[in-house]
Amino acid sequence: MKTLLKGGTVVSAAASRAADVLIEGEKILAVGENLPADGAAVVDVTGKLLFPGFIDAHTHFDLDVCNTTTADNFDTGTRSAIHGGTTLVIDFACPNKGESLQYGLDLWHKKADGRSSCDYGFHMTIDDWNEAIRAEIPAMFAAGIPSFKMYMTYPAMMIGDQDMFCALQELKKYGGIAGVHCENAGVIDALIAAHKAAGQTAPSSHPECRPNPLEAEAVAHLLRITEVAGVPIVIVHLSTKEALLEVMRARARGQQVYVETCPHYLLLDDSVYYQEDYSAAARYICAPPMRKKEDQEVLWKALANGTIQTVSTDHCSFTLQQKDAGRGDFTKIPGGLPGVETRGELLYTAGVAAGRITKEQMCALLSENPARLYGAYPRKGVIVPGSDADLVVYDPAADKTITAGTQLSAAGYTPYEGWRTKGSIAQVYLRGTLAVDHGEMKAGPIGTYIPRHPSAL
Ligand code: DUC
Ligand code: ZN
Repeated sequence: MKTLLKGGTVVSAAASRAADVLIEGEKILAVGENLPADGAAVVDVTGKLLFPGFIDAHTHFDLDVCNTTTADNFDTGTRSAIHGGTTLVIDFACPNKGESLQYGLDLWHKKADGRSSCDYGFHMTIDDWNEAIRAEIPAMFAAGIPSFKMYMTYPAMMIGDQDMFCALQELKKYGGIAGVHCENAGVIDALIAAHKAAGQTAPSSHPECRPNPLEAEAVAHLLRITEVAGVPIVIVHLSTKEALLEVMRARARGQQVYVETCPHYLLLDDSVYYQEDYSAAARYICAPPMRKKEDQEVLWKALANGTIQTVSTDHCSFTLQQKDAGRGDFTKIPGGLPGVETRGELLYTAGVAAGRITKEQMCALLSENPARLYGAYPRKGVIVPGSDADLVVYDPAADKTITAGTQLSAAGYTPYEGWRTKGSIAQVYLRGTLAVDHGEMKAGPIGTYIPRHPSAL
């Protein structure tokens, strides 16, 4: 079975060109001008942009956290993902402290296998370090997991300097890479205690207890540890100009540092927490919190000049009923936002159409860079013969309004309700199968596990 997408513009990180794309089965067979139909079903994509399927390297589906479970599991989460043009998610397998990595991996396979509408891989969370866990590391690489996650905050998951250093040194032996959540936990706890003692329990206390310097301090701290360990590192969900400065300092010392930011840090600011209505404010609680407009501008510039390599979502959704748990105590509001469904159209609208980044940069940020960084390239992240036929057909002329009513996430709300997009996703192909057509789901849970190899960056 062959399909020929005819008349579109194929986007890659390096350049865009007018070209047809011939798909055979799950793979791209040819890319070129005026390809003959040769028995293929022809789809006219004149005027459309063809992006490699977007990769979201930061999702949390079916995660037990804050005494509850995320609203989106792999069923709704991956439907939401592919609806928004994401054909591969890399979710965080998260064993509890005391559990083995293999237990966590098996558990995440159970959550995802047979229920996913887009392809998926897993990063492995290291929240404990001992000889038994060290001995499991080779098996993780053999299982297609070359990327790991560590937390410098959250008591249930945080890991101290000594353990982090030892874990990083071990990963280095196999060419692995870790992404780290950087916030200074101790000072945040002190600020929370002070806010509570003063009776300041509303959502507006949340950003006040996690100010910019506490991200920058943790980033600087981590980057000195990785300097000594001699390892590359990923700073996940970087949100502040101060933290970015620390990254630039480390790079000037010769260190290999990769940076991810998220749409909400580019598009929303901390005024969202100061709305009087509890529910209006609580829905935006996440960590790190939204920052100031000047941080947003710095982040956008960093996307344009290559200082930041990826934009993933940290999709960690809760319903507004779940967010209600923190009435009277902002620390009980489950932290996280839905975002996997809106990332592509938002980045095109606020980035490409607004002239902040080019469509080639968008391709690098959403597809090619995460594929390279996390070892899925060239199977994913690029439209070339031999790659998986994961494609987003983007119609730059079909503006739309974002609204929860048409979304597939189980969150039941979107932080971007009523926002107008420039253009929208016309079709999404997953390994050659038409999965979404003008917002309508056309395929079932055909997503498969994608084993990955050590980073190609
Ligand atoms: N931040 C959140 O807000 N939720 C999930 C994990 C994270 O880092
Ligand atoms: Zn996260």
